[in-house]
Amino acid sequence: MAKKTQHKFATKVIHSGGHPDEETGAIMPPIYQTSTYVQSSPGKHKGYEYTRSHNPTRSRLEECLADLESAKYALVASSGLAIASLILHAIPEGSTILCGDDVYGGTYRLLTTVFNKTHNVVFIDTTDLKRVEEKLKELKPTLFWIESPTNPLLKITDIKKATALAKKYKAMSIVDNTFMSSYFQKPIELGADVVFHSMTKYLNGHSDVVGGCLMTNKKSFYDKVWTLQNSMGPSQSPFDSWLVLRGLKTLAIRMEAHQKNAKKVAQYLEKHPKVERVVYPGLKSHPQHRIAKSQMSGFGGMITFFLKGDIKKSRKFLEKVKLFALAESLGGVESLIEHPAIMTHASIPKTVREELGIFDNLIRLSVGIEDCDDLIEDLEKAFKSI
Ligand code: P1T
Repeated sequence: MAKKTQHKFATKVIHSGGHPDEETGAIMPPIYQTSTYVQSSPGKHKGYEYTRSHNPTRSRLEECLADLESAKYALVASSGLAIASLILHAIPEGSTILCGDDVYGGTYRLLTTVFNKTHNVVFIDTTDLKRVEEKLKELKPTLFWIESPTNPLLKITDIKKATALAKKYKAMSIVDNTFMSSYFQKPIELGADVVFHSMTKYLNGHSDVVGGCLMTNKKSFYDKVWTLQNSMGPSQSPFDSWLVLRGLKTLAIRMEAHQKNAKKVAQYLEKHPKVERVVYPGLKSHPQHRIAKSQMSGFGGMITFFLKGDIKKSRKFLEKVKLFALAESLGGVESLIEHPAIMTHASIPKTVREELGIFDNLIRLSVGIEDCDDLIEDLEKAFKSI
């Protein structure tokens, strides 16, 4: 069980899970780059037997992550989808999973090509709470999976109300908090049973690690996923855990900088004659702006916009930006741009994508922390070329 501290967030990211190395006084945690640990007698050890099961560097990261979301337990794995798989393996076969309809393409693929063989998977617009209640009542799902804001449409679900409904109908609620990071949104405090992150994104923040984590107060669930991790083996390497611990230290200031730039870019795009529509939770025009304001302490660095034009224009625009790198992923210090229909959400069938509103003129930005004038100039040059 991780130690909960009373510190403020910016202190927690730097100090939680951190204490000077007992042997040397080193202020930074050592990277315990070891696969195994010496025992004094069979079964007599210092709490560590084998790195797939436990590793001191990973333990420190887990302690810090738990504290960030006021949770007792955290588990780290080798990717966001590895954590998602452990969660899905932890619920009984034959269970129903009620899942948000606009989720990361990889989560959709995991649910529709792997876990659909053992579970009944139903997608729903989780922003529509009336419909959510109807489905919870009708299907009695074991798991209610919410992504908020969603990837890539940035739809916002009222987490307090949605998780209260899940509780009423005895479903375990899980919130994918990747887009906001623990800095801007704390789903456990809003009522979620489990929080899930792709650490590849904001938590690490430097586009040099793939990783995932979950946080929860439910000991029995944590024990189950830990046992699965130990049995199935998707543990994160000590070095990657160390990199995330290092990246986390600047999470608070990075998120503020992402948000500051994203707000300016969203306002610029909203006025642009070549843009059809901009989606950013911080804009008054966002359909759930009021909910975003009430449950998030900021609006993050992700923007989705629809270009006026077709796939050819989108392609040209994406080829012309220079500072925004055309790449999948998000949440790093550098700005990224991508085309969900061709890239991150290609595994969702076109008809489903278009029903959701993921059209060929939809472009997603992960606004980095560079000088914002340079970012806007880069976009302006690309607009001029189309
Ligand atoms: O890539 P991985 O660390 O396995 O995490 C998967 C994942 C889970 N949840 C959300 C909301 C995500 O955005 C992701 C990964 N997303 C991308 C790679 C992307 O470009 O959208």
